[in-house]
Amino acid sequence: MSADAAADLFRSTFDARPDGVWSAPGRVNLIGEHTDYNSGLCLPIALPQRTFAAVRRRDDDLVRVVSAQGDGVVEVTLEDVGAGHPAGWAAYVAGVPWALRRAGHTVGGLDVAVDGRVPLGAGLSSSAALECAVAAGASDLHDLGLLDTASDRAALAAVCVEAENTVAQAPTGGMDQSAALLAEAGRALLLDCRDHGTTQVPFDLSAHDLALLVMDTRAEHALVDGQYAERRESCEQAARELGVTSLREVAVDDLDGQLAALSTDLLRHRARHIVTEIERVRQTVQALRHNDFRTVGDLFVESHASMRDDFEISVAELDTAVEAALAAGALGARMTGGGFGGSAIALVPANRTEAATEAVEAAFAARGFSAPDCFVVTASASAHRDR
Ligand code: GAF
Repeated sequence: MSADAAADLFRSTFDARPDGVWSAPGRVNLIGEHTDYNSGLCLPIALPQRTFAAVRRRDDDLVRVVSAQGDGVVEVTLEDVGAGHPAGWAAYVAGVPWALRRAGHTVGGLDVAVDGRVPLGAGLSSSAALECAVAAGASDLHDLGLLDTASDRAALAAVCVEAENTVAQAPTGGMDQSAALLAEAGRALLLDCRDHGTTQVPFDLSAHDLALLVMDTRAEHALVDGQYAERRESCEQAARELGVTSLREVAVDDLDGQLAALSTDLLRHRARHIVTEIERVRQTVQALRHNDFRTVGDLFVESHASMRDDFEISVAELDTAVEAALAAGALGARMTGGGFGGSAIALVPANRTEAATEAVEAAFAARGFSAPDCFVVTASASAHRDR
């Protein structure tokens, strides 16, 4: 068990026992991609795969971190944490106490040993899982109470977003941290990123003889390489040109007529993805409430086409995974997360998961891609203390 591995790593590195071990999950987003920073809607679930952080409170301002997946100990004092520092994965740890202080909380340093079991670079939010596991530990050890209620957890998610945007310098939108801190087992989390409202939507596919298959393409994705930021800037420019505060304000009726006011075709495509995707989230939630999984599958397919053709964030590996899963009997499939690599998901009859996996593997082999990693997931629990 990874809580043990994190605690063992802590003892062997720092020659002491941790005060406790906390964990937070990765996520897949069912639908609603790149909508979070457009004040839109999205619908993630928490994954069974988690990141574990063994943590000890310090009374000075030092942060020391070691990871089973990293290379040696990184040390930094909170005074030295800031934009781009420390670099690399340690930013997602040291950024958390730094951002807690910026939000007005009294926190000191931490010793942290991490065992991350959310696949890295797979678009499954290993970074948010790391931030939120550390944040859960910092909140408990400094008596902040930020795991107590949903609104406390939302405030803690905002702290983690600040750490990611400023210290790690990834201009992400907040869905992943909300999923890690607010999602519930057996439910999908409907996030309204305009008023920060959350609704738990029942999501138990096994009761309907269905399964959710994650297809990690192993085409590595990154949120700090400029493409994500470029999409975000295009959306902000489109909103400015339309005279609205965000693309959430654009109605889906007569969309092409409204988008004619934009200065370029590129902006029209980007904005069309966002406005139609927000509408697809609404329709998916309705369909889930009626156990209408055929419609959910159709919406997945439409969403993927929109990301491939309008938002242009898919890659050949993601398209291949989606097409192979559909040909093998999936009700629907789509890429999930930021794009440019990472993972796709497929809604599959429970007795077809092996056939779908084999079909995806065969399609990848035929195209000369590295072997994908396919696995079934269920909606799991948010961040908590393990011991
Ligand atoms: C990444 C980001 F971190 C999220 O904020 C979100 O924008 C997502 O890409 C796309 O929906 O996971």
